[in-house]
Amino acid sequence: MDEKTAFPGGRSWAGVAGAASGAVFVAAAEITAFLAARDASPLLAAGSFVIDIVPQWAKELAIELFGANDKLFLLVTLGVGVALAAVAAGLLERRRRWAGVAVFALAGVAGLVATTTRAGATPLSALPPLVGAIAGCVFLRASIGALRRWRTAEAGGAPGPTTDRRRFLLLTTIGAVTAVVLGTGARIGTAATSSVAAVRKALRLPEPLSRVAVPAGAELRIPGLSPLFTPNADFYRVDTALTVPSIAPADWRLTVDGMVAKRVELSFDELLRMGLREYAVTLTCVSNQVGGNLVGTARWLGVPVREVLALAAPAGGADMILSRSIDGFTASTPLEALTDPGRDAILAVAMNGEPLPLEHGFPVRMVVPGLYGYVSATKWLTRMTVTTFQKDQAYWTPRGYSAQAPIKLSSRIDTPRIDKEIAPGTARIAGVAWAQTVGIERVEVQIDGGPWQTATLSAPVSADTWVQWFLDWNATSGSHTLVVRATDRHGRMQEQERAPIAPNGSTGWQSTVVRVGTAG
Ligand SMILES: Nc1nc2c(c(=O)[nH]1)N[C@H]1C(S)=C(S)[C@@H](COP(=O)(O)O)O[C@H]1N2
Ligand SMILES: [Mo]
Repeated sequence: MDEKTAFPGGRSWAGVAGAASGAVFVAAAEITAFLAARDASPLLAAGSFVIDIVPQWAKELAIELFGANDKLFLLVTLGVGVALAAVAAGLLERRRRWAGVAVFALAGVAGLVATTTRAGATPLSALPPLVGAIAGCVFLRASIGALRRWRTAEAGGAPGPTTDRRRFLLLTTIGAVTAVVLGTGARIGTAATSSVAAVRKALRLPEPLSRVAVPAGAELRIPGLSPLFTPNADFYRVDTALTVPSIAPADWRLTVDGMVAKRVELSFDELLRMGLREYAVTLTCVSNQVGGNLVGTARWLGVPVREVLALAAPAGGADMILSRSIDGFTASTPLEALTDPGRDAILAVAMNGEPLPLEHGFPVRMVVPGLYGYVSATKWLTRMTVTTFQKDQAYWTPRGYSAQAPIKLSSRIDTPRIDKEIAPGTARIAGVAWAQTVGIERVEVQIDGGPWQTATLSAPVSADTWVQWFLDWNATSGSHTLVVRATDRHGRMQEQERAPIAPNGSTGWQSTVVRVGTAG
């Protein structure tokens, strides 16, 4: 029988052999990544690649449909795609030698492009896709070869269950099981032993030069009200990173370059030696809808950005800092917001008394009061380039968001909640309000279209920190509409007109409905 043409029967088995070979491909890549290049899993790199190239509407659709599981959805889709391609490779290889191998070789090249073009890639990043593709191809040739011998022998009238049949089944089963077990082990190993987690745990930061002073009455302690400082575990997370970048402090370098008199490179220790101070700052995401929870407050420990910039001496004419993350994300921040001695823009290393959690930018991120996160709060920071808005654009600018974006003052009702009926009688309406860099002057609540009533505010920690507020109300049975609005210390009232989050942040007064039950 001609080796180049299909052999009789065994089509489904060829698909199975293809799937097993695909598993061997992926597992070999994962094991190599675990041993040699932890950041170069071809599948994850391909996922990150997809995140960067899909259009904005597709991203929004994915977030709309899958919420926080959008990245899981992407990974599952990729996994299904890989499995289908592997089955197809098996079928092709059955029909024609090398045809399936060619599919795997192509997948290898795609993986190579994905791992080696990631920011932070090293020459070793090429290894996982290469080793994976070679292992996958070898296994595919072997298993389809075994299948060919079995089917050919059977078609030739060989008696009974042949050794060829047993060989094929054994090879495919052992290959698939080994791949799944070792591949999963390697992936879990890479994720869990990412030694940076251990380094972070052991990290001791020097005593800060100053700490946040929390005045009496800053924390209202009302059930259902957001705490003054958001615990790290509850702090919202927004970024484009499919896997959390891991940078050991010992490997971290910050480069300050561009329009500077002197290019500066800082190590983590050098940064710490500049002296840490603590600041209470409320971070807000441009994607926060009116009443939404993409906002949180933490005590951040860091070094003023202006002190770091001063080392490099920015040139006249520069008006922007393009900050860059290890994963390629960039933010455009007005230079003036970072050099203004009245604004506490910092390179932060700690959050609420512990080193930055990995997902919040370990080891160093930017925190700039008054600017939305996407134009200021770069996590896993590695570079600050002094430049101009004319010359450079940040990640979100060509994706439909403004190059500059101050946080819009806003207020939120935390309790009562729309989905929880309350008992009639005295009820406490409470929430938070923020106007970073200015501070909140007044919060007012309107009940069922009645007069605006002034709420009681917590003692502010600083102008950069949200305040808590509350209003007592005699709740009667039935349904009631509550509306909240805030005014800042410049006398500006929160915008009533609704605006969507794009291009530079939502506006509008939050309105919510409360159901009050009947007495008894
Ligand atoms: N490297 C990196 N930094 C980033 C982002 C990102 O996608 N990548 N997103 C920004 C956005 S949009 C926001 S709102 C804040 C959120 O910070 P958090 O996840 O610590 O709350 O991080 C900013 N820093
Ligand atoms: Mo954001």
